[in-house]
Amino acid sequence: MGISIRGKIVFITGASAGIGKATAMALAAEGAKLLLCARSTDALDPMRDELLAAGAEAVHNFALDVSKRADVAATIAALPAEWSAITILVNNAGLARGMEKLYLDDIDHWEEMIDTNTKGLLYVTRAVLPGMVDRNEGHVVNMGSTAGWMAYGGGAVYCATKAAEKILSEAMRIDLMGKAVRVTSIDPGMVETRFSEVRFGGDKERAAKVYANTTPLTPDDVADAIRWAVTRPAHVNVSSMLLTSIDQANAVTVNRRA
Ligand code: 8X3
Repeated sequence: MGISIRGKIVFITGASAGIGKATAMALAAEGAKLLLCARSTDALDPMRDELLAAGAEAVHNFALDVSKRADVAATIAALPAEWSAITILVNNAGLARGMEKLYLDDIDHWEEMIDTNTKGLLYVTRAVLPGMVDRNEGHVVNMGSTAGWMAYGGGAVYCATKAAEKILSEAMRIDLMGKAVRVTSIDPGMVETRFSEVRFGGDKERAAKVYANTTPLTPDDVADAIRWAVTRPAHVNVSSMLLTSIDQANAVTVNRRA
């Protein structure tokens, strides 16, 4: 029998689209209280009614760029008292920029990926985890990737941020020994979201080619894995879930129909 997360506060970063949004919907159906952030609340606010209709006990949206260290600390410290006891943190905010060889790559792309995927995850975790430890109850779900298990050409820094996420998840589990706080890394392969469009600077045609003639995962598939991980019995820690569609064997091996 799994545990109930009804009425528990679930904080999802990057919740306005893709996997973050699908996770909000999936955990709404479990009756969670959803604390959602994205760089802007423009896309979050219209989700509120749908989330409440899906079963969320309450929804609180706020704007936060997880890569801004001072903003992360101040904004999370200033959450309304009724939203401060976060039980589940889904460190979902992340992105890829470009697909260039390392020796030619745009350093600004590196900064953005490292600042968001690695430092952003750390800043948010540092702000939220002490409360979980004090209450001796919590679960951190970090968004990893097949890219953290295997490098691919043109993905050096993106893959490195996801490899960092994998090691950080492992290290968190070690540092949390003796506490009732779980840490899970969810590691999907190709998921059809705006990920590739963002990666290629809005080039929809190039982004479509990433998923062409293959069946990628959907955001709902990944949200389903997260929902499963966070509702396991309290003594069970799902350390990682490597998740691909049937058309993908690893970060680089993809079945494309002719
Ligand atoms: C996203 C999957 O294949 O673009 O993490 O690296 S991939």
